[in-house]
Amino acid sequence: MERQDKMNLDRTKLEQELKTRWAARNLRCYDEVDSTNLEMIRLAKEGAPHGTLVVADSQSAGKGRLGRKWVSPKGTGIWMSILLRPDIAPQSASMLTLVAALAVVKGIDCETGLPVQIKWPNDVVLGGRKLCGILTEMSTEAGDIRYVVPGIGVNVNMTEFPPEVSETATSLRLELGREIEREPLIARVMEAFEGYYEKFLKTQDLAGLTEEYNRRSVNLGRQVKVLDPAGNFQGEAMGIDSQGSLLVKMADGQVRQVISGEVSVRGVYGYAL
Ligand code: BT5
Repeated sequence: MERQDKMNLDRTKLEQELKTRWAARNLRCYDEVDSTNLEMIRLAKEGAPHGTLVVADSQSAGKGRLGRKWVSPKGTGIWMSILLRPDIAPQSASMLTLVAALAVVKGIDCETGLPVQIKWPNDVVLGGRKLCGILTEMSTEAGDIRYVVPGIGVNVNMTEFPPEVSETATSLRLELGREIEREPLIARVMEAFEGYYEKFLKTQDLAGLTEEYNRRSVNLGRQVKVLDPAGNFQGEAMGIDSQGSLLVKMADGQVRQVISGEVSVRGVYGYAL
């Protein structure tokens, strides 16, 4: 019984931890949903306000990008989605994935001190393994954003993974050797998100965040292979620009701008690096 209590997210504790002004102030906690992104999209259509947070203890149909699956076992991870209603151009919305990645890294750093890093554009990694993934979905109407939903999945307390991800995934518990409370971590990520989001809104790009993002990037200064439908290429990652594109320097010195969503980046050495 005690074990069961521990596994359920404690809503009251989360509310006590949260020091945000608007992020997660409208909070929805669930035992299980299909996907927190899907649930948030349903709520968004019913008029849920900017800053609403959906958190679930488990997801029966957790989603990755491009129809991929996100492994979301019960009680061991943070599966959450935040609702944003920014007054920005739709083409700027993909940058919010990078804003969310930065918030996850800061939150984990605050709570654990682990040297987690960002693998451009949407993964948070540690020791070459994936600790967190982010899926941002958007709806527009007549050229305006109706809502943007960044969904964040963080592996917190799992001690094992199903075979399909066991070679590439890790959790905070596996890295630290102890359990981590999810509620304070969610609160730290939301606090960081609120600050970074407001910075983002000022310029409607990542100008105020590139330096920090690049400092936290696992790719910076490393050889990456860009899997581009128009032809793969390889080069040195120079960091992101203010639009969130990854700048890759080719052997001939030419710098190519890699736009997220169109390509996939692989480390030349190992999965994440
Ligand atoms: C992502 O996609 O990394 C985005 C994942 C977003 C998950 C969150 S959870 C809350 C919210 N609700 C949702 O339904 N989704 C969001 P992608 O870059 O396509 O990576 C997916 C790949 O990561 C899979 O194909 C697996 O190889 C791997 N993977 C799946 N589950 C994993 C896990 N728990 N930990 C690490 N890797 C995983």
